[in-house]
Amino acid sequence: MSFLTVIIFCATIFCVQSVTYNINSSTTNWQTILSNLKAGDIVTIHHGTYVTPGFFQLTLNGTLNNPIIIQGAPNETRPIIQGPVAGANAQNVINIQGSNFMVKGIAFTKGSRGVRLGPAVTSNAIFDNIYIFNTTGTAFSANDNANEYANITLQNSEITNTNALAATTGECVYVGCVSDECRIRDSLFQHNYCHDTLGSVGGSRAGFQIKPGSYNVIIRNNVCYNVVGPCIIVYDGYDRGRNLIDGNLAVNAGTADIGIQCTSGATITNNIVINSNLAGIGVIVNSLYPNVSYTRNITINQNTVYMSQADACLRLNSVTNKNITILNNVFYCGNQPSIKASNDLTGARIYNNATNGSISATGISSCGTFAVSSNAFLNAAATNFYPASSSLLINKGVNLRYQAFYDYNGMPRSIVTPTVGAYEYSTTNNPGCPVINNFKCASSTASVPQYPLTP
Ligand SMILES: *[C@@H]1O[C@H](CO)[C@@H](O)[C@H](O)[C@H]1NC(C)=O
Ligand SMILES: *[C@@H]1O[C@H](CO)[C@@H](O)[C@H](O)[C@H]1NC(C)=O
Ligand SMILES: *[C@@H]1O[C@H](CO)[C@@H](O)[C@H](O)[C@H]1NC(C)=O
Ligand SMILES: *[C@@H]1O[C@H](CO)[C@@H](O)[C@H](O)[C@H]1NC(C)=O
Ligand SMILES: *[C@@H]1O[C@H](CO)[C@@H](O)[C@H](O)[C@H]1NC(C)=O
Ligand SMILES: *[C@@H]1O[C@H](CO)[C@@H](O)[C@H](O)[C@H]1NC(C)=O
Ligand SMILES: *[C@@H]1O[C@H](CO)[C@@H](O)[C@H](O)[C@H]1NC(C)=O
Ligand SMILES: *[C@@H]1O[C@H](CO)[C@@H](O)[C@H](O)[C@H]1NC(C)=O
Ligand SMILES: *[C@@H]1O[C@H](CO)[C@@H](O)[C@H](O)[C@H]1NC(C)=O
Ligand SMILES: CC(=O)N[C@H]1CO[C@H](CO)[C@@H](O)[C@@H]1O
Repeated sequence: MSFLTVIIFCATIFCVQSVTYNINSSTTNWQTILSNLKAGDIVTIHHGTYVTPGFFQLTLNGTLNNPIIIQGAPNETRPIIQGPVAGANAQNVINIQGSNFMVKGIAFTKGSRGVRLGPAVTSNAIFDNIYIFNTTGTAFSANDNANEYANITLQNSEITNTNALAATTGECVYVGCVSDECRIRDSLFQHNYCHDTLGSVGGSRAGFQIKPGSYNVIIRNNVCYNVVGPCIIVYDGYDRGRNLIDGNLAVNAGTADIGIQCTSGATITNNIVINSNLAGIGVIVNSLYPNVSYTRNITINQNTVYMSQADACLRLNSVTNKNITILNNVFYCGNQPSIKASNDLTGARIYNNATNGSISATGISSCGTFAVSSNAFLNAAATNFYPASSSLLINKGVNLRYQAFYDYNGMPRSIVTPTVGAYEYSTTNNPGCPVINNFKCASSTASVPQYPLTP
């Protein structure tokens, strides 16, 4: 080993001085501690309420091998970081920028936005088990112009009442910018619970909003309940890589909008969407990449959509068969159309979809759909959409190359004849998580499917 190598080895391994800090409610300099963290530092914040003076910017410069960790004390109620005031002129509770850090087990409240990533570009960050409540605006955002946010994870986190103090768009999550002016990529939003944001007005008022040009973003195993706008909305991925929407549950979301909405570059699998106001799932021409200006690269496979208040289970606007596949879904809409399309669908790949309700679209081949009654489900009235033992859904799917290999519960699917809808039939009763208004599988710590997904 050369002398130079030894020095570099020392520099990378031994010369990082990690410090462990404990913050409690009598720690007066807690903001100074948080503002001066170095790579490898770990801060434990004990239960209590920590009020900021207003503007509070953190820069966390961790390294891949020595991330910075800020965590609530294990086994204590989460500490609360609170903006001093609320309402229209409040500051965000906290702005965080940097890379290679983790924020875990902390609550944020009041202020304007909850957590804003920025204003500088931010990457390799994990937010785990956080709780953002009673803010004046969007709970979690990453939308400063010209930034490309990469490798951001938000998981096991609860967000609620994002317009407690003034009527705002109040998204649970808003990442990326309009017209690709900033974007997020290679990121993960999983097992979060976004609920009761009914005060949202203006904008899209969404649960999880991933703006145009963002790509390789996975949004999985989240639950939305009582959200005005779409539970999940993605726009055009600019053909950089698809965004994946898998295994989510949307109940009463949007109460005035679509349940899950995309424009281009999206794979939508294994989701359950109940009682949206407009379409359960919608492909809507919205913010297309100007150079191509058409909708493309969408797969909608193995979803269960149950009822729409005012439109259809599946709404296709200006879909003209640019690599669009729709198969193995249940579109159960009763008195509303199961499928409604503004364009003729001749040539689009539409197979094996179970429908209840009229079809308001032309060009779907006769083998594209088959009708089912409510007895296809174990107990639709009790929101149990697992297939009944005699269900017409069982073994009625097809395996194309966009096969989802697992179901809503993470159970393996038949490769040859999967069950149509979000659940694969394997036993007489649902072996997985019921549909409830809570985190998927009932708690932030419940284990949920973690399988790899292919776009
Ligand atoms: C709170 O932290 C301070 C240091 O900031 C320490 O001196 C004190 O003992 C701690 N109190 C408790 C109850 O842990
Ligand atoms: C973080 O890194 C940036 C860029 O190197 C530097 O300007 C800033 O002072 C650093 N901040 C902290 C708190 O380490
Ligand atoms: C937290 O509680 C769990 C279960 O009671 C226990 O196993 C664990 O050791 C506790 N952790 C700490 C840091 O006290
Ligand atoms: C993404 O970020 C996490 C957490 O900081 C890190 O462990 C992981 O190595 C990063 N991945 C890449 C590809 O940089
Ligand atoms: C949050 O807001 C709700 C509704 O406005 C209110 O009932 C609740 O008490 C608030 N919680 C806290 C801790 O302020
Ligand atoms: C997209 O269109 C703009 C303006 O017409 C052009 O400058 C740019 O090179 C185009 N990008 C690609 C990838 O074709
Ligand atoms: C998207 O579709 C276009 C043609 O419709 C194709 O050229 C392109 O490769 C596709 N991209 C992805 C990521 O599938
Ligand atoms: C269609 O999309 C799939 C999946 O992204 C991709 O592999 C394929 O190249 C696309 N085909 C066309 C014709 O665009
Ligand atoms: C839709 O389901 C209802 C309730 O089970 C049933 O009465 C009706 O016949 C079904 N409609 C179609 C077109 O299958
Ligand atoms: C091409 C195709 O997918 N055909 C299937 C459509 O759905 C019916 C009912 O499940 C099947 O019998 C067809 O094989």
